[in-house]
Amino acid sequence: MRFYGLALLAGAAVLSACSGGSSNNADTSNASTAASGAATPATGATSGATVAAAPATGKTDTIKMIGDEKGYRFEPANLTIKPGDAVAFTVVSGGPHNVAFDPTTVPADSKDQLNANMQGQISELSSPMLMNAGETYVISFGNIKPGTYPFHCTPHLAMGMKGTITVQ
Ligand SMILES: [Cu+2]
Repeated sequence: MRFYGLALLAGAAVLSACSGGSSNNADTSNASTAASGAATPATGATSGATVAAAPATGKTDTIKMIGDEKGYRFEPANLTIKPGDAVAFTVVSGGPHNVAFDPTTVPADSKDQLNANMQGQISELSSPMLMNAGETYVISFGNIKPGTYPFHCTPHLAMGMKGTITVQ
């Protein structure tokens, strides 16, 4: 018992010595080294997150959001557009609806841009809820690369409310 007690005391003495001024400086430089190391991948993520919204330069197509006795759906569910076009999602009935792209299926090279082009998101690549008939949410496909962009309505995904935008 006595031996362990002495060992603890010795340990405490070493600890208090370590918390002296010079080792504090060492800790600080270590911490800043670690922080700058961590900042390297974060910089990449930040540059992606700071992509500026690209306004539409082409035409605007409309996709209706409908919920009625025939079910929940987008009309048209499949739409082909050109880069720079915009798509206006308009509630006709059966809201709330929204427009959400699955981050895992959106072409990786356009994900950051699509995120930037979606205003007021509730989460990554998800539009806010549109509650009432006539409400419209416009997504610019400015600077979006050709590819296939599947989307769905979060509240009605289980009821098959989904579609695909193809950028030519
Ligand atoms: Cu819906």
